[in-house]
Amino acid sequence: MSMLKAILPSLAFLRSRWLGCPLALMLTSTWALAQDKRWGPGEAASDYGYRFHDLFWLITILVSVAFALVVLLLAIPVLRDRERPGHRASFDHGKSLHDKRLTAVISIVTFIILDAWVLVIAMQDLREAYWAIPDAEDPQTYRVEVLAQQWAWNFRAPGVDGEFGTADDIITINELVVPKDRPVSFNMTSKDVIHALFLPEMRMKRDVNPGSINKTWFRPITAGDFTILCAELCGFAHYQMSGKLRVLEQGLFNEWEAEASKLASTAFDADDTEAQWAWDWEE
Ligand SMILES: [Cu+2]
Repeated sequence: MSMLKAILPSLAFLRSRWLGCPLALMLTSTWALAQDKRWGPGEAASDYGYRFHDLFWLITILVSVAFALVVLLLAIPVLRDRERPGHRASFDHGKSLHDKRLTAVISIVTFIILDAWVLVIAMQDLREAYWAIPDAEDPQTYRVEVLAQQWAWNFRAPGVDGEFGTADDIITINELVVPKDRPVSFNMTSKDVIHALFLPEMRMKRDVNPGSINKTWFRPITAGDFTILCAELCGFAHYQMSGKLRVLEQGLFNEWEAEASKLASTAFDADDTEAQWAWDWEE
């Protein structure tokens, strides 16, 4: 009770506009977010997307709990030991052996709970999903070569003949069409600076570097239109490097692929050397 009596008068600062303004801002933005149902990163559309979701919320919860604890542990001594009528401020510098031991124990426990726990799960996700690039020999694997440039995405699919660098290669700019439920594997490089292919709904993001071929993959489990973005600030018109990812059911996809491949063969121009940028697939 006496503790509460000591703390209550100091809560008068809640009426201050320095606290009222940010508090009001926080409440209105929370309300606005709730209206739009924009809690967290939204539904994942790839089969490994749930891993990102789980880790995101685990980290958010762990960090929120840690934040609340730290604020509480700071607030208690600040309010309890402060200078006030009839009470002198009391403090120490935390130099005793007991204080040092306590600090060490808290640090180690924090490291184990927060960092090590998250690291173990993250490494497992990388091994089992993000680095488990599907076998290109498997006919189920849909391969795409990506050539990034300031400021557009060039995509190349092998077409119905399954070979890169032939007349029926399907070349698209800022739009990529892929089949649902099949692994989509990427070989990516850049013409100029570092870009990063980012498919937010698929929880896929990978740097695209000039001079090397970077590999990544995902498996879409939802048909529909999704976002393509560049996640690496790559110059003046970086914001324009966006596009559309279309995921089609297998039947629709086959029709689209046959049509696009036929169109590509018709439009193929052997003299247009700019357009001949295919390379041999790298495993
Ligand atoms: Cu870019």
